[in-house]
Order: sequence, then C-alpha cells, then structure tokens
Amino acid sequence: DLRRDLTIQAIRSTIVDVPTVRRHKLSSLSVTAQSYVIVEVRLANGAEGIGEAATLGGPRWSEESVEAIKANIDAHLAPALIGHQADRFEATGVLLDSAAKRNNAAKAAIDTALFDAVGRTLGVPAHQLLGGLVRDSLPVLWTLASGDPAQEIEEAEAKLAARLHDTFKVKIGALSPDADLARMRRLTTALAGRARFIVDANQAWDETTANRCLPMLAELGVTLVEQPLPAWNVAGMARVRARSAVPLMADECVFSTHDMLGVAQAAAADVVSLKLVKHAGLLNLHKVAAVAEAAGIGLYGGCLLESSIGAAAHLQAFAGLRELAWGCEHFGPQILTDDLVEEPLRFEDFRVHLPAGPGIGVTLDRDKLRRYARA
Ligand code: MUC
Ligand code: MG
Repeated sequence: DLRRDLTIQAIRSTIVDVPTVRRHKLSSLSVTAQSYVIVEVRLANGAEGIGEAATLGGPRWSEESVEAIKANIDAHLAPALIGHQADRFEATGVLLDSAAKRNNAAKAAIDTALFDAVGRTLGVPAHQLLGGLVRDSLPVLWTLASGDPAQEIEEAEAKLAARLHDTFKVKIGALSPDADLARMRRLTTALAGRARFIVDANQAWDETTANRCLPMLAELGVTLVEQPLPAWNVAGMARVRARSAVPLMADECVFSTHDMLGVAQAAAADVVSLKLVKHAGLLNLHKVAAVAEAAGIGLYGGCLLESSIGAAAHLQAFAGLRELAWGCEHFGPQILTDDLVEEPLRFEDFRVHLPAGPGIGVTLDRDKLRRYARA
C-alpha cells in the first residue's frame, strides 16, 4: 500500500532567526533573536514532518550552533537515514548515533520530524506512538531575564493580569551574587503571595558561592535552584544539595541517560529538566525520564526558547509521562515577535495546551519559514 510507504525520501534543513520581544540575558550570554534549524522530512507516501533544533546564543549554552547543526544534518545525519523506514524510531536512533557523536539537538530535530511524518501518515498524534496520553495541558512558567528588576516586576504583573503565568524563573549569574540576591528580594517582595519563583544560575556559581547564597534564596521563598554549579561539578552539586533547604534542579549536567544515572548515583539533584536538545529525541527523553523516575528524581519540562514547533514536540513527549510534578517552561512561543506555524499553541489559565491533530499537532507556515530563513 503506497499510502503507507514510510521510506524516508528527503530531509531538508533551514536556519531561521526570529526576533524576541526583549533582550533575554543568561549568566554568560544574551540574545535578541532566537536561532533554530527547522528540519523537514518527506516520506515516500508524500507525508511531510517537521522538527526544530533550538540553540541559545550560538554554541554557548551547549556546544551546538545552528551553523554546526545544519552542516552535520546535511553532510552526515540526513544521508544516514535516506531509504530507511521512518517508523523504526529506535533503529533510526542507532543510525544517527553511528553517523555522529552527540549532536543531540540535530538528532532531536530529525527524530521530531520523523514522529510528525509517521503520525500524519497514520492519523495519530505523536504521544500515541510514545505510550499514549496522561495529560493534555501543563502548568507553564515565564522566565524573567532582562536583569532589570523594575522591568521584571512590570513584566510579571502583566503575565499575572493576563492569567498567562503565575510562576517565574529568574535568570541569575550575569550579575554579582549580591546584586542577584538584592534583585530577588525586590521581585519576591513586590509579588509576595501572588507568584512563585525559581532561579536558574546556568552554571555561574562555584560551590562556596552556592553554599553562601542558597540559604538566602530559601529565606526569600525560592522553590527550586537550577544548575547553580558548572555542569562538570556533579560531586559539588551533591555536597551543596546535602546542605540546602531549597531543592536543586539538574539542567546542563544531564544530557544522556548515563549522565542521568550519574546524577542519581551521586544524589546531586532533586529534579531534572527534560529537553529534546539534550536528550536527542522524544524516545530518548522518555528514557532519561525513566532513569530519573527510578531514582525518585522529579521531572520538569525544560525548554530552550523553542518556537511552537519545538514546544509542540516537547508537549507530545511530556503528555505521556506519569508525573511531571514541576510543570513546564514552554513559554518560547510567547517571547518571539512571530511564530512559524499556522496555529500557535494555546496559553490560557497559567497552562499551555497540547495541540490536537496528528503528528506533533502544529503545521509549518511556509511563508514564515521563508521570511525568517537566513539568507
Ligand atoms: C535553561 O538553561 O534553562 C530556559 C529558559 C530560559 O530562559 O533559558 C532556557 C535555558
Ligand atoms: Mg537551565
């Protein structure tokens, strides 16, 4: 049956740059536009699928930049899959792993596009190919990252008033620890009783600084501290965690299932942030989640400021996890001045909603792809 021929025929990659509504500052980088690689897959039956590889500030959040992602997809990853069956997700993962070490964001974008194309062929959403639905919406937080507390309070007030977000992640580490603590005091005081806060240091602190600052963050009511130490310092995270009243979340220190096992064995985190760019695809995200679950480590739906394409892919993967106790942060579509899909994701009542429909549930707007494609 030709309609069911799932042979992978073509894989195309396009770099896009989409402006953000304001400057977004992390500990060691800042962006005014988000750069993605959009992957389009075509199967022999004519079905098409899309996926997205997100980056943040070039190769500075992780080692992958959009330029490297596109080069490695075109030269190594795409050729390894042409002629293979799109619905053999584990087997295509093996092929991608033998074609390139790591390159997890590039692999995730391809894997997403395969789930999308297969879902569209079969008329089922991607979550159904992954074990089925547990939830169709998730609490979604907003990230404050201008570095200016007056602006951040105003931004948070607007999000609360619009009933979009009532939990805020504050990006710290670009300022001195004392300046960040003063900033956190201003934010938590201004929004006391109306908002919850977590912070993400993006590896900026050393162990001594973390030990000094965490009790003050606890006193301000901060509920979670993400990646306070460099990714390599898992032993340090474990020591900090043993003394801390605030739970710790692992982000840049957990890419692979092996990383997750190491963090669990070291007792270095209470929660893990799950992201396609780190785990190389939807199936692998579920594997990392399974290792965390086995260790009693809580799950959080992480992001890298994806557009509605990448966010929808994450929601498909998050939809089937048993517990996602810490909610998610897929606010990406809201921080872009424009989106790349025909119908953007729905944000309502402090939650983001899983789109209905086959595959990842969103459809690429080709005019937008052309408009934001890098020349
Ligand atoms: C990160 O490190 O968590 C997620 C939200 C945000 O503002 O930055 C990202 C990456
Ligand atoms: Mg983080």
